[in-house]
Amino acid sequence: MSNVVEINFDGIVGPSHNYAGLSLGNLAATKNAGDTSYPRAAALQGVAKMRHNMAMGLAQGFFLPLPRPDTGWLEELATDDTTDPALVAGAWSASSMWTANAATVSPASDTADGKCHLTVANLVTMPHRSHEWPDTLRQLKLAFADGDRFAVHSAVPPTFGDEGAANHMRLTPSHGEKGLEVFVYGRPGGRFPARQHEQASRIIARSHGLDLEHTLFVEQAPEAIAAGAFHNDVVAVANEGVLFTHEQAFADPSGTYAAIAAKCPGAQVVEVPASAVSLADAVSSYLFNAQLLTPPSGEMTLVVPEECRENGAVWTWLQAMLEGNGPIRHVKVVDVRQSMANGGGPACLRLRVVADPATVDHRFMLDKDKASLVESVVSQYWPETINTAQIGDPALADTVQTARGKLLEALDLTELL
Ligand code: SUG
Repeated sequence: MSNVVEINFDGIVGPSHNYAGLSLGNLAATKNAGDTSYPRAAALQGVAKMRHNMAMGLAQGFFLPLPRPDTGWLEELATDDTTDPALVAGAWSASSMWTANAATVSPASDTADGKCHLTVANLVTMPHRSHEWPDTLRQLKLAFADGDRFAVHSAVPPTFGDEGAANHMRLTPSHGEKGLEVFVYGRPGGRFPARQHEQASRIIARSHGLDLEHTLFVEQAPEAIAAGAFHNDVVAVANEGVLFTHEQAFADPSGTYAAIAAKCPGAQVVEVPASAVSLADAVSSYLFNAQLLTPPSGEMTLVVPEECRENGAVWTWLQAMLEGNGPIRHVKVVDVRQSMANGGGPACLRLRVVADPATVDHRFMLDKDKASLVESVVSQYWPETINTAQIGDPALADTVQTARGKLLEALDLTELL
């Protein structure tokens, strides 16, 4: 019997996790540039979050860190002693941990051929992320190899920037039913780069065989991007019949809500007004970069980072929300501080795939025992700290490569070596 559910695939934080300050427009990453990172703690925080969500009865998968440093990319760039250190750091980035940027996913119930479609994101706007996709694609092709159920697409042409599910939302009465897919794009010309190109979203919608009656293309508010919402998932998140959004997320909020109401009757919008939580507070706390989840109990739960509890305006608003009789019934807090310091919250760390877990390569699915295995490899092999002056060091490169190799061996995924 088919058991179609939402599976969250979290990126295991790679052993080269560092703070090189590579992402213009990502305020946390820029602010923490040059700080010492804690890759071991970062990866353990990520596994703890996965355990937390599994304990709610939810299906959990994972993706592996990509090979770093990416020596092939450095060769392509003809690097030598004169090379900008930011490019070298780009080859070391552990940014694939943010799997919301791995791909855009359209569940089988939304597509013309009845398969779940995934398009790997080209991530071309940021050089350090632009070389993720070929290795991510290899992983997607392995995890979703069942061609009767999944169609895995290569990246859209690089002239159109695509950042994957971070700019894509889905509204539906329940995960397995046909949904309204909402693509959110930015317009260039503002203070910071607009990473998601409208045409990239439209290409994906066409190649996934989406029904245009059940698809929306929405412009992100330029002021949100200027305030540090480099992806839409920094200011909005959807789950089943609920859109949880900041008042200033979209260029035309009321038009967007009306279009959603017309195309997905019954959908509820939980809008947080700027008077209660400013864009600046939303961006620094990552209130909307929460995981909005439906556990088996059916009580919708918002999984927020610790930083939300530390922000008075945000925490006050959340308490008031819980006291009201809204659709979001619980708020849970997780510690993903190492990822947060690079601008990646709970929602950045996961890619949602609606499918029967039995149809996914079981090696990418997590249970408690496998979580313990990952924790033991991380504890033994992940560097405890990295400071940015160490980036490029051959001994550290060796440590990072060995650590990843040990994880792949432990998980029986050495074909990704
Ligand atoms: O692309 N940070 C990532 C954070 C991605 C968050 N993802 C979502 N919002 N879905 C980014 O900006 C930091 C890189 C550095 O400076 O080392 C970085 O890439």
